This record gives sequence, C-alpha cells and structure tokens, in this order.
Amino acid sequence: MAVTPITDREFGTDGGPPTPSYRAAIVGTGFMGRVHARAVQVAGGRVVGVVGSSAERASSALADLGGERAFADLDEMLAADGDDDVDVVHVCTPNHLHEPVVLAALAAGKHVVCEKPLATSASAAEAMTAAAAEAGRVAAVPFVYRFHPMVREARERVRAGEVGTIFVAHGSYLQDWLLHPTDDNWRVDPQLGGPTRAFGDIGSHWCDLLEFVSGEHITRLSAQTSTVNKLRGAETLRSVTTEDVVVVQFTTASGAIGSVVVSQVSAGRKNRLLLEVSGSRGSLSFDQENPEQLWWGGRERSSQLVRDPETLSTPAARYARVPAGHPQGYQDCFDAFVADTQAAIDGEVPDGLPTFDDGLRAARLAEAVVRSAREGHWVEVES
Ligand code: SOE
Repeated sequence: MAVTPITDREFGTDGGPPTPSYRAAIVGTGFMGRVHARAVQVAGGRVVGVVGSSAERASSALADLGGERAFADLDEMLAADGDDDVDVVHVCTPNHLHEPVVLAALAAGKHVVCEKPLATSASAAEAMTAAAAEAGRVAAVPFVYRFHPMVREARERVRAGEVGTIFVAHGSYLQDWLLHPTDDNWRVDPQLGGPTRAFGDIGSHWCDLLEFVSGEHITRLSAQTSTVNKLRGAETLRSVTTEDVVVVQFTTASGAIGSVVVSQVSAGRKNRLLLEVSGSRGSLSFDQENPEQLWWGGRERSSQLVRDPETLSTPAARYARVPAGHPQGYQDCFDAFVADTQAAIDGEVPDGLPTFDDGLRAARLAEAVVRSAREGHWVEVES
C-alpha cells in the first residue's frame, strides 16, 4: 500500500530540514515545556523564546529547552518583534494560568497550543474557545495519544465497520507517581490544577481517546472519587482534597455503556492507558505501554496487529515516523502533533488535530465528573 509518511513533508524532498516557519515561545519550564520544545525543533521550528514563572527561571531553563531568548515575562515576549517575533505560544504552565496566558496570546495575534486540561472550569474553557474562534487563530490541545499509528488504525477500523455497532467500552489510565504521601506536585493543589486532578490530568486523555476512536460521545456519567493520600507534602504534610482515583461509569449517545478507572496511585503502572471497545462484529484494544500493537478480537479468530506497512491503512501510516520494528512512543506523538499544528497554521486541515473544541469537551466532562462525585448521582454531560 502506497503511503506518505509524515516525515516526507517534515524534512522536505531533498532530505534536509525545511526553513523554519514555526517560531514558538514556550511558556512554562517544567517537564511538559521540555517535551513541547523538543517537538517544535523536530518539526523544523525555532524555540524563539522561553517564559518562566520568573526571569531567572526562564534563563536557567533556556539551554535545556534549546531556546534562543529568555524573556522577562509574558508581556515582553508578546511584544517582541523582528527576529524575536513569535508565531505560536505553547502554554505549559500550571492549569490556572492557561486562561490568562491564552487570552493574552490570542489578543496579540498568536496561534496557541495549550496543555490540557484547557482550563480549570468549563466556563473558562468556553471563553478561551470563543476567543480562539473570534481571533481566527489555530488553537490546539495536545491530546497526543491520538497520534499513535495504532490508535489511528483502530479509528479507521471502527469507521470501516469492522467493530460493528459498539455496545461497550472500558479501560483505565493508571500511573503511580503520586503513590506516596511524600510525592508532591502543583497538580494536587485545586487552586493551581483545578477541582479534579486525576480525571483532569489523565482521565481527560482517556475520554478523548474513547471519543476519537469510537466516534461515540459520552452523554451521561456517574463518578466516584477517592483521595487516598489525604495528607501530602515533600517536606511538611498538608491536607489535600483532589482525587487520587476516580471511577467513571458512562452511557454514550448511541446507547453504548462503559467504564474507566483512573488512578495516579497504582503501584507499578507508570502510564498505562488501556482502551477496549466491543461491538457486534469485533473488539479492538489499545495499550499505550505497548503502542506498536493493537489487539483485534473476533468471535472466530483474534489477532495481534503490529505496525507493519501492510497492516496500516493510509491515514494510520501517515503517523508512522520510523520504520516498522523501530518502536515509536510518547515524544513521537508530540512531534507528530506539532507537525500537524504547523500544517494547520499553513492552511491545511489535518484530520484529527485536537483543538480547543476538544479541550472544551474535556472540561465539560470534568465538570460532570466533579458534580456527580460530589452529589452522588448520574449527571448529563453538556454537549
Ligand atoms: C502527568 O500525569 C502526565 O505528564 C500528564 O500531565 C500528561 O498529560 C500525560 O500524557 C502523562 O502524564
């Protein structure tokens, strides 16, 4: 099957890197800032500038992020011109700062890439989505698990009818980096991270992937949450209210039902996102800790599909960034996401680029999860 890997476009026909047309600023100097900076560079772009929580933090992160200039603050970066002018602002700050940074960047005429959760409330996510539409800028949210070729393959197979009518979906997203009471991070603080932590941080990825792959939309849900470590702190323990674990049961628009377990305290599970959908013809199962494979289940015969050129449909093969047999993973997903963001800025319409509309969708699901857990009953998800 003839395929055009995304790398052909990225690296030009002569094999050399393209002229950088993607001039980015990274706002936020933590782990995610590094992942974004690297993806910008792989896409042939420039990390023109870095903005941190202080001028000193921006300066000390500059080399690590491969940036050219440490800006004193956001205003200085947004006002820069000439060689320091920026096209796209990547927002990798704690969640409560997403809204003001995004609104300022859009007002300055920039395209934006904003980490998830897009905002700490659905109303803020709505305002950001409306502002992006009004500004006519590209506004993307890195729901990056969409960029695994085997996820695209699952989506194509659902679209081709290989699963039939979907009636059940289940899975989990499990991590262990917050297992101990001494494990700490800004995300556990609701003022900085928002009212839901495990769901907002990683449950949002799972729901996005479910809806992306299956085309089903969650319309009703019931959630229970548990804060396992009610006291937390690297040095001094303090009281924590955000959830470590959340279990969600849901119904989709077409009447399928399902459930997901989301946990940041599951020992041994580093980043285990498992999604399985079943329908009248078959099942598909994807595990992001084993992302080069996709399980296909049939009543008569099941098989483990691997990322071979003959297996992949054209839309999935577009995201194969390295030859089969050479595993690709998390950073590759980010690289592909930024390459598609660049394509969108250049006027293309990449299939499945996650935008602020998807961020808003996740914010509405998060709000429903918080409400259901607090009030102890099923709630409708705003569409
Ligand atoms: C931490 O839980 C984290 O870095 C998330 O914030 C990311 O979205 C996820 O992709 C990996 O884990």
